[in-house]
Amino acid sequence: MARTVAETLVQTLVDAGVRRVYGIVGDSLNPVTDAIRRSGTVDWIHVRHEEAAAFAAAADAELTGQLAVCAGSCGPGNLHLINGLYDAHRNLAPVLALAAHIPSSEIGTEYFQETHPDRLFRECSHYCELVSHPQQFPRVLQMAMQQAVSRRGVSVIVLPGDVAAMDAPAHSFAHGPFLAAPVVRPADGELARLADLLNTARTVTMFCGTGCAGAERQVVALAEKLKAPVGYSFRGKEWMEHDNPYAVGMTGLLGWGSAYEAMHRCDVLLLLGTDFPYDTFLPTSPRIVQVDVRAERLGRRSKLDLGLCGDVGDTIDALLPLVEAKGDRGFLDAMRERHDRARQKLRAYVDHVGTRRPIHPEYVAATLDELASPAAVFTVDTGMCAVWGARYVHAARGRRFLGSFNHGSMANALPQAIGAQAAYPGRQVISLSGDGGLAMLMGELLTLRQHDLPVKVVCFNNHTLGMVELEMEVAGFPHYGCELKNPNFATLAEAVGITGVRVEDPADVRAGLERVLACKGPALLDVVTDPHVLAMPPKATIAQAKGFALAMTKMAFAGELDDVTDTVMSNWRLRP
Ligand SMILES: Cc1cc2nc3c(=O)[nH]c(=O)nc-3n(C[C@H](O)[C@H](O)[C@H](O)COP(=O)(O)OP(=O)(O)OC[C@H]3O[C@@H](n4cnc5c(N)ncnc54)[C@H](O)[C@@H]3O)c2cc1C
Ligand SMILES: Cc1ncc(C[n+]2csc(CCOP(=O)(O)OP(=O)(O)O)c2C)c(N)n1
Ligand SMILES: [Mg+2]
Repeated sequence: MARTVAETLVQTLVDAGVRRVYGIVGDSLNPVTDAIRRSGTVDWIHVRHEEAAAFAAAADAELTGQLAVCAGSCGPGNLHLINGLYDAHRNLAPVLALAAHIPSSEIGTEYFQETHPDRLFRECSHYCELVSHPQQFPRVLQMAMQQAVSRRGVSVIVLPGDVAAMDAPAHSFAHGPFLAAPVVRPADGELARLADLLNTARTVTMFCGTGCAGAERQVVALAEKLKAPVGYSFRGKEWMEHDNPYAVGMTGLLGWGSAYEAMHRCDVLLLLGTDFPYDTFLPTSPRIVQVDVRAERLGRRSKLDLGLCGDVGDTIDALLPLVEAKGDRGFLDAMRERHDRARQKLRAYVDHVGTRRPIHPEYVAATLDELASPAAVFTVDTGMCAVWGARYVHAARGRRFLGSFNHGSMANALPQAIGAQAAYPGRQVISLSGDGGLAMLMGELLTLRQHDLPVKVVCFNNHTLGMVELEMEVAGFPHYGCELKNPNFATLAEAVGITGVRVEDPADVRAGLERVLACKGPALLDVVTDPHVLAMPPKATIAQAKGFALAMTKMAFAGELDDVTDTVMSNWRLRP
């Protein structure tokens, strides 16, 4: 019997290993959801906002490394996917989005719910095509899957409901996507130039991004030979922070440790698998080399003395025999000592504020770090949760960190946790949610209950859009529009059938976390935190300091900021 386009779609996805589709049903999508229902193999993960479907699919894809799928009905249904799809695309997560479309005969008539998804999603996808004839479908599907997987990012298939219900061609060749894994390294001459740069430099610092995933062994071997401190981006943290005797922390506004200094004081800076976006934190004096498997990204963040196209692991494998082992550990040891001091300061700060009321979020994050499983998946909301996650939650082998790292959207953590938990039902998944972020996609608490996803939500309830409040202070603006009049989120969680625990006293933080983490099902910890904690970068500019001073004239810190190298300046307020 002939298969419909929708049935062909679902069977091909099953053959490609897809087991979940995230979305919301509706009209034009019905042939597809019905084929999913009849497949018996694919779970339909029913979310409450399509944006969450896209975030969840992206998290699923990032964790499993496999193609993940989300879907929305025509017009507003699929339009809601867009923010999550931007996020997926920019995080290089292989996601296929099914944008169901109005009847093909109505396209272009300003029909009910008409949008043009093939135009709308172009910017947040590698491949975005309208299927206007069933004959076209199998190859469009093949191309969409292949591009999402091989170029890593989003593909969108725009599928009118009537076309989805038509018979597909009898002979088609849509097969699963090919996960090609070629060896990619620079040419011999380029490697020789790199080796020469490294061999003639007195001091080298390496800065590693998420492109180092899977190449940790090689990175450490190269650092050992070069006696090089290794800094890492937020996305690189999960791979480079643990089991790495050369680690010196992160740079950027969230930075800590001695990465900033190591990157500025070295002779040669080697950027590996990173597209770290904050160019003002990148140095200009050292010679800089970048290795990225996407050659088109070379040199777009900093000046480069050498730009090389290669996979980090393959490149280091080929480079190592050409590199002379350095004997002088002076620079490395100095940076490591500084890093250790920064780590101790973070710890001392947590101990110092651990009993203070209102509760300090750093204490919550550090306690969570202690109590969470070594294999936990943490999702961090854009906002101050990103700071607490970066600084106080340690990466350990097996732990994963997801965030809206490159797109920087709020409300990412809860839907990402949904995708993580759906992909790994037995794993501990913890969402570090801001109160603003949680409220933005709060309907997804219902998804936790509906699908019995045992996600643990830790809500940092500071009653404000805290990161923006801080931004305003730094820029010299008085706070405006940040205040949040929140409900008791624990009561709210209970009302939707989720265990809810509220903590207002620091003495209850540990027990609250323990209780929530021990829950079999979904649970939410509502921690009322201090809205006034300050998190400063490892290197504050004079302009930032001035703005800060303007907004907070009571603070007497003049003179201190020319050389701010303390990792956590949140204790300014506590200083005499
Ligand atoms: C509120 C907020 C604050 C933030 N603050 C900071 C901060 O202070 N510090 C910080 O570091 N980050 C911060 N981030 C995250 C930051 O915005 C970037 O997402 C992050 O720094 C990028 O990390 P990356 O370079 O590792 O990843 P990406 O930007 O994704 O770049 C990875 C690069 O690796 C390449 N690649 C992939 N695989 C390979 C391979 N096998 N071999 C070679 N190359 C490969 C890719 O082509 C890509 O160019 C923040 C995010 C948020 C939401
Ligand atoms: C969708 C979206 N809207 C607005 C912003 C701007 N923004 C960035 S962080 C932030 C505040 C987040 O507040 P909350 O979730 O309460 O976290 P907090 O910083 O207070 O911990 C805002 C408004 C954004 N990044 N994304
Ligand atoms: Mg907040």
